[in-house]
Amino acid sequence: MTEKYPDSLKGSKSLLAKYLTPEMFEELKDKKTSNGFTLSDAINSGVQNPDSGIGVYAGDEESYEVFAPLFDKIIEDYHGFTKNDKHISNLNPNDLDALNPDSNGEYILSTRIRVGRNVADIPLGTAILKDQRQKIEKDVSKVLISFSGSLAGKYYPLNNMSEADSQSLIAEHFLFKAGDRFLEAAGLNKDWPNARGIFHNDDKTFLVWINEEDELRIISMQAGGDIKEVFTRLTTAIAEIQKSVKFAYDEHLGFITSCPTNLGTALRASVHIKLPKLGENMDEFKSIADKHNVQIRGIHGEHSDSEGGVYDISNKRRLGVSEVECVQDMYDGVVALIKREKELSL
Ligand code: ADP
Ligand code: DAR
Repeated sequence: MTEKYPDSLKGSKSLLAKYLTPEMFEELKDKKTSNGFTLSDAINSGVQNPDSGIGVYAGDEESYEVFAPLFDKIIEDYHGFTKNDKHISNLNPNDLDALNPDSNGEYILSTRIRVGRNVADIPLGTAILKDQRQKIEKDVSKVLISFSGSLAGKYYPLNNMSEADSQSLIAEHFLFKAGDRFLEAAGLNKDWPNARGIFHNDDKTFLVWINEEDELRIISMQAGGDIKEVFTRLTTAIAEIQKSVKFAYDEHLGFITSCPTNLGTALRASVHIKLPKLGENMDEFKSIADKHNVQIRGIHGEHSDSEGGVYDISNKRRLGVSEVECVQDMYDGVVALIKREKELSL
């Protein structure tokens, strides 16, 4: 248990440092959830990594209540979402207005849409016990390998995966990297790689990560820019899994995740897109991105760089908007970025 206010926060620009005042620290430092998750556990990632953007993780659904003075401020700052707001969910692809914005394939290399999910009534990855994590792997992989048709596929435990196969799947953007220092300090890499793995269908267009940052990451992805087809496959897969797995959900916070940035829809819709001209005009690039609530990232996951003028463009909003609105945000941002890229190329 951390007895005194962490010195490392004094120089940090994280939301944790912004909102955890010494007074709030005194108020919360002796509190813990019924799973024994403490304030020290929740803030360790941001304390060990002062360069965090957020710096805090929940250990269970209860954390969002027990440490509400801190989480509520961070959630309001990041999502613009207050205690009185209610999350709305809409997973109906018919409500998405997204004709392929790049049917000639000049710009969009690939599209990926993922949601995070955690199993109801047990701790999140940050506080889960080894046997609970193993039960998730056993139960969820059993559901997935029972699928037929276009969702049919195989489960590959990381335990039995060769380093070469693991690196190849990571290089092809199908598999998660071993947890970074932020996840490490949050306790999300405990017992790694035990009970971690990846399911994918035969075409590698439907994938499920088990026990990475969230207990499930349900992913639909394919080459090109048919965003609506990717979303339709994702919603079909979520509905199938939900028939057998109860997800942690709260009417205020939506789908419960370990990182507060993923609450709500827990959805990130992204394209890998060639925008070399905008890449030479980053101020304009960022201005268009901000206007459309999209974020610019590198192509090998969080904290990575763009390569060869290819960028990962994805929705920024996840809570207080529906899944359809998240994907619409990304789509509308991509349309605007392609329009500007074409103008700069004349
Ligand atoms: P998440 O949103 O699940 O946190 P990351 O951004 O960490 O995903 O990326 C995980 C992997 O998915 C990385 O290898 C990344 O390159 C890949 N990825 C993300 N978006 C796309 C995309 N649109 N096309 C292909 N691969 C993608
Ligand atoms: N790196 C951590 C997490 C930020 C959000 N990304 C997640 N959850 N993968 C930070 O606090 O910056």
